[in-house]
Amino acid sequence: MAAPGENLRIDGDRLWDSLMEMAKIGPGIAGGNNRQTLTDEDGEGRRLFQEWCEAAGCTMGLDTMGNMFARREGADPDALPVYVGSHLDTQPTGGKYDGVLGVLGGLEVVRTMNDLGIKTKHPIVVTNWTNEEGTRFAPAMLASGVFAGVHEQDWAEAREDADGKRFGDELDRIGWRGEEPVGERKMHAFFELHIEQGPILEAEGKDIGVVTHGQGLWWLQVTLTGKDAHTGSTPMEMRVNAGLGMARITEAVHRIAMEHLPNAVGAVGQANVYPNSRNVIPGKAVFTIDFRSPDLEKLNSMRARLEKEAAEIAEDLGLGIEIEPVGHFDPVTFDPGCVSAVRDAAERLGYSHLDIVSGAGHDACWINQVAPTAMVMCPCVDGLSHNEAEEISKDWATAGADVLMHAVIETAEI
Ligand code: HGY
Ligand code: MN
Ligand code: MN
Ligand code: MN
Repeated sequence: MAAPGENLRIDGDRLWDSLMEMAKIGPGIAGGNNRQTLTDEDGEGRRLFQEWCEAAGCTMGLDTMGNMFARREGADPDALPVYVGSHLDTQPTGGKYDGVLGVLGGLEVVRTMNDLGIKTKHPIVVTNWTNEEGTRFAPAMLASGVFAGVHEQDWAEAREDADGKRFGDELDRIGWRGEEPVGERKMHAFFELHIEQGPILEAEGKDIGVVTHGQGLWWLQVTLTGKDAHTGSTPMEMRVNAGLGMARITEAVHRIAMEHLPNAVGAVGQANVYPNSRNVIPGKAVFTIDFRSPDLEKLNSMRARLEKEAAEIAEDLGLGIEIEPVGHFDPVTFDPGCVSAVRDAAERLGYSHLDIVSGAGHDACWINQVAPTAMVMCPCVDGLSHNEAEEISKDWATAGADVLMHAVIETAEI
């Protein structure tokens, strides 16, 4: 199959304008975005994406988890489509590019093929996966997980946010539940363009990350039960302090990850003490541990070590303890054929590139279980993400979308 010519390039200005336009929806308080899944802002972002896709001649499909599929016809309507895409939902203090670059980069590929009258054999489908972030409804990559058959839909729809609202009810409330059953679509391949969210590509001066693998992950929700009491009049030896237990376990998470280096990370990102009053010893603490490693043995060793130490800490402080796994996936190896298409595209286009392991989780990690899948990464400034100061350059976005387009066209065949 002839590869596309290296002069075939996307329109970087148009992509950048679309990114900035989408960023106006659900603005954060410091220049980033707060467009959390299934909020009104998410609904607005979906509407804008659908409008743009229909203006580009695509027909929009929607499944019962709210996953969006904008289809551009191919020369062979029966050929399995090549899918591209990512997610439009953001962290509460998210950036303008995490996820969004992959969705709008996919749309830019369609727009460019329209401009140049390119017709691929396989249809192309641009996707927006619901609730990739997992910040409002745990776990992350929830709807792509249901699509890949990893999660039961009933379980996913029953997930609740901090206010006790159910995923399924919120999906209905914003009016983005489709008719199409989840997971029946078959894919020829799936490509996801995403910012690196780490410092490697920028530090190495590389334009493109050729993602060969993805880290595995454990999310463990810990509930400690102690006893509310007066912070002034309760003698130290009588205290059953859940907040103290949380602090010691949080330190243990960090220490255990450090002891598993290289290629291991661990932190507590979400933490709540109750009743959270200045002069009450916390009788309850609920927090989530995030362990990751590309090495399955290390990943499981960190979990086992932590569960042992946490039990000892709880016993020492007289606390009740419950540890519930709320998210997990094994390390991912992406499809070598699709990875080569990404690497060859970067080479052909004259972009510097580096094979890289994804530190973050992505919808591609689940779709990789049901279709040949690979990712294209671009650098981000100071490797910063999940922070409103997340930043990329137009050149980086353009290079990433150029490579995405070439990998897609080569796979979808002209
Ligand atoms: O947690 C992750 O890695 C992704 O950003 N949801
Ligand atoms: Mn993301
Ligand atoms: Mn993210
Ligand atoms: Mn083919």
